[in-house]
Amino acid sequence: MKTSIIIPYHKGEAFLRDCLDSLKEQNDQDIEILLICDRASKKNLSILSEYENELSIKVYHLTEKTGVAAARNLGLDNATGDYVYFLDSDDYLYGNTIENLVLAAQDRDDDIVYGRKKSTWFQRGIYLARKQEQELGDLEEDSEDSNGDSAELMTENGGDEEKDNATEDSTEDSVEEENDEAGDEKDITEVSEENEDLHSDTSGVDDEDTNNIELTEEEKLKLMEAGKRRAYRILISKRKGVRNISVLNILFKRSFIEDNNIRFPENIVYFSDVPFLMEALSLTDKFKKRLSAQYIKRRHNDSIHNPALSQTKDPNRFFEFVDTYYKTIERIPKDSYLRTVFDKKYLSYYSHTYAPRLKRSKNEAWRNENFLLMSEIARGMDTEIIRKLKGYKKRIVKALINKDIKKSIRIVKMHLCYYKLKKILKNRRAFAKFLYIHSFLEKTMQCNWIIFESFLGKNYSDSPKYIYEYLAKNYPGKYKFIWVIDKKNTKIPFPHKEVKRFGIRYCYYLARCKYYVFNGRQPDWVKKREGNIFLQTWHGTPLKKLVFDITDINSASPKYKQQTFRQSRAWDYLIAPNPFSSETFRRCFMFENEMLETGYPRNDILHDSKKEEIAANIRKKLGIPMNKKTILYAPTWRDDEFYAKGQYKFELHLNLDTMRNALGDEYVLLLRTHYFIADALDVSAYKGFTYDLSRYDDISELYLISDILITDYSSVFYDFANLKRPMLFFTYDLEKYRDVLRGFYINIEKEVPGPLLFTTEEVVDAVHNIEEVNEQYQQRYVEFYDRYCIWEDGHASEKVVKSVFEK
Ligand code: C2G
Repeated sequence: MKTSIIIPYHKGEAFLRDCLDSLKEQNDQDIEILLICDRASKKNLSILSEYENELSIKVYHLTEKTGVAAARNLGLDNATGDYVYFLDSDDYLYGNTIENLVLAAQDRDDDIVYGRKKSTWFQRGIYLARKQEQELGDLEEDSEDSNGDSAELMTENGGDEEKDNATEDSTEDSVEEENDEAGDEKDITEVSEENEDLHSDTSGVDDEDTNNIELTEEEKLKLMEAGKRRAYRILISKRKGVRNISVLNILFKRSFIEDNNIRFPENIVYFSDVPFLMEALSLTDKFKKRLSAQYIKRRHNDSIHNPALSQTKDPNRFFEFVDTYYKTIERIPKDSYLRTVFDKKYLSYYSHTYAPRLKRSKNEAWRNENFLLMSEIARGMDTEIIRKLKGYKKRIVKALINKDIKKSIRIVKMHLCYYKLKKILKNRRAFAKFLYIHSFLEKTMQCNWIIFESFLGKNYSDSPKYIYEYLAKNYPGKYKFIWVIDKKNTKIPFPHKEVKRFGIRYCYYLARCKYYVFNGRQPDWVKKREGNIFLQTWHGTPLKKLVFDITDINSASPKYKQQTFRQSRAWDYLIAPNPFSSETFRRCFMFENEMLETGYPRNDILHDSKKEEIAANIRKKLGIPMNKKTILYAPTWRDDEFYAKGQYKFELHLNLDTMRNALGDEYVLLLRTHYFIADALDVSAYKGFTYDLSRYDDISELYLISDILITDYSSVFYDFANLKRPMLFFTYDLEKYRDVLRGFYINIEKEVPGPLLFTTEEVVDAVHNIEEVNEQYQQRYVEFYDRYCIWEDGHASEKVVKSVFEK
């Protein structure tokens, strides 16, 4: 049996590669691929030659028309298979999806077989690796996950940003469950693309193959009816929003499509699947579900440069949404059960997504014309459907039918209020945020209040610390200082207030301070007030690619690009430590405001004339023997090794026994993990040799007491270079880190001022021969210093303060 796979394609070679790779791995299936190009350039098609020998790909070009609907129709016109299957060029299949569907279809000669559709933010390689890791974990624990969902949950819930940042719902929308298909006021990239549809299907099993079972006619009818209802539930009712009513991961018998001449409406851009699928469903009772057939829908993590169709903002979307309703009901029988299911879907959308927008939208169209258009849809529905609605849905739909906008807004306000109250009573953070929005922002902004945050409130450190100390010393009494600090008993000099991140007082000061001095991104929900000044210090010269320079996001923060884009719109000033960073930050953050080309305030201490004295005090404070030299090991975090957002794993690859045996007489080792690392290192067995300083506030102070730095891909070496002391790079996972996870801005092999080492033995050897290493890398060091440390003169804090606070 042959299957025609129809793939519309515009651009995105990396996505297409994953898609075709997944097709290559389909078990011995007779497959023809129809790649329908919609203005795809030659360059975008160049990868096809790689697949010539393994896949049968026929390329077609849309000439006059454009769009997914036209592309799929052209595919249907040219398909020759027994079955047709629609696949998007940015998605991929997991396992033997096609075989599973075809075998299921053959059993009873079904017209429609549908599988499981999942969504992920990640490219195929990462997805498969995680899935494998998960499966191994499951095996080890001997706890079978019959649905195979946990890996996906992990990728899904892997979530956004550092654990706490920017993850909470928009305050207005807690009750909204569905997607924003009809409008574009809220950033639609914020809402999830689809329901985990099959999870909610209570049966949780495949439709059984009934070929060999004797059934009475009555039993067969009952079975069919149950199958039909389940298909409607899964393919329509349980889908999030209307636009997820989709043809993806459905195998259609081609003769069924052709005999009924089912085609996609070409004048619909966003919802063309809906009329097609609804018509197909209305014309057959022969459905089957096949859970083992898995389709992986890839979410686009750069909605700014490469938005998926669903992420496109278009004011016409609402009108198309309305039009889709009418185009669909033309295709399905008026009094059918299917029509009831479909009408209910629109009402559901209205009550959960559209109605809340009536309340909050500043766009009058929502309250006038669009409201009336929705009202017309509801008025045309069977009154029995309306009669059977309950509670909030019934009230809001009745007001819609009566075209009573005021009442609608009243009802929705009450409803949202109830949900919000429930939420804030359960969750302290939500309560603090609620106060922020509804009370604190109403208060006057205080022009001499400054709020400081470093590394998500984890410590008192980095450039905010040095800017703060400069201000406190030089402008006594002029400002009120607020420090965000979660760690108890942190010693912060000078009079100031301390608040815990995300607490009520944090929200209070966020709302009232004129100045923000942060070294990272602020929470997504922070509103910039008129007159606010945001000084973003950032936290390092980038080696690893950042934001819009990253091709693909593989970390636990898949929404990283769009969130960072939004957050960085609020920054008035951004500090650049060197010319390279200035240029890079402009590009990677798409930053358009004032770049402070001053060097890093955090590095002022490295140029302090009393730095020897400061270092001796720190050593003393930490109890590090004066007669030993020190090695600081400060690695970074790994994007793909996480428990949850902001909670990354870290495995120590340096063998401490080897290190101690070889170096213990002369050196001590200071271990310092990145602030994202959740794993605590147990070094108690290495007392006297290894000091875990991961919780020490300020790494700049640790640089001062270190004779040698060992790092990997952390930006720490750009700062440490200010001291002109030797550096070693323990890059045991270089290929993966550079080529799969991030990509680097520089050629690490040729530019860093120290050797790349891959084993503990090599590290030990380099330490033993540190003088030779110094000599060997001297020239490189000079060049490196000139490039990255040239602006650092010990006065960055002063220059920054003059630019920002003395204006
Ligand atoms: N850091 C630290 N201890 C480590 C690693 C890092 O204290 N073991 C601090 C340093 O101040 C470093 C900063 O965290 O400069 C940033 O750490 P990176 O490892 O460079 O990683 P990341 O947080 O991803 O920042 O432009 C810089 C990039 O954003 C990288």
